[in-house]
Amino acid sequence: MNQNELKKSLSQLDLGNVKYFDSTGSTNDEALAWAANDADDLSLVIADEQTAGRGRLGRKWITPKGTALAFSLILNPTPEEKLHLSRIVGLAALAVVQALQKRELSSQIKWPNDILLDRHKVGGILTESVWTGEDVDCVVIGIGINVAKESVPPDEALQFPATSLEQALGHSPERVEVLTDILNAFIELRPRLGTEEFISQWESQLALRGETVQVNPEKAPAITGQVDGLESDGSLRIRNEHGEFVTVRFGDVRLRPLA
Ligand code: BT5
Repeated sequence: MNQNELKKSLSQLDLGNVKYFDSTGSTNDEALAWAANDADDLSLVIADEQTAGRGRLGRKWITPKGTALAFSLILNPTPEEKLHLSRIVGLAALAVVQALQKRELSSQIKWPNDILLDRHKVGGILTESVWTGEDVDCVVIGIGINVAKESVPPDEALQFPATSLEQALGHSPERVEVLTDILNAFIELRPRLGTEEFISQWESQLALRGETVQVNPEKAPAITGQVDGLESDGSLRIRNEHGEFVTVRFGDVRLRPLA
């Protein structure tokens, strides 16, 4: 990644400090270590390659060199934002959706943290918080986006079909431009985090609405039902087989396999 272009492009934004790595294990790990040493709000870690990229629940995120976006933003939440921590993943997801919309790509958010293009995963988000007792100090928001087609892992490494911006657009966009658009959208959306309108905006981009899915909450039996919408804390609302509404705070959504 051209560091001069990166610096020039990011200087237009009101960010904290920026750390760039040609290669690192995980930008989230770098950001968590930095956050522990008092990083400024909206400081950014970005890498051209990750050798130990992480997804949720110990899963791997693959970022081959020179092909993708992998970055982590450090957020020092205001007292007001601390009331809406569970919405931050939605803030990041909406920022990605808006940056792709700018390129005429209509993406959707597969709850809780996947970005889909035409039902294929093009990006993923991993938010991690640092706490002192009951108080959150900072939130690290890790975002990975497949840009060039070479960033898409082989099928055997995937639980869900994947794609890249290059495959959707027919050409590979400049990574720095996509990054700048995502960060810009994030900064613009941030003041709306606590509003009701924010939830409806997030909900309007939800993938699989009305479709029958299986949700596997952590440490609870699977639920089968239709995706109905979002609760005000960003939980997923499902209408189960008995017509009852069930909310899921953590979990994986799977399209129910056809029998
Ligand atoms: C995610 O987890 O989708 C969150 C991914 C977050 C990655 C960013 S990159 C910057 C920052 N630093 C990190 O170390 N992480 C963050 P999850 O929903 O658990 O999905 C993980 C699953 O996605 C894996 O088990 C694979 O099946 C699949 N996967 C791995 N790499 C992929 C890729 N490049 N494209 C599409 N799917 C992928």
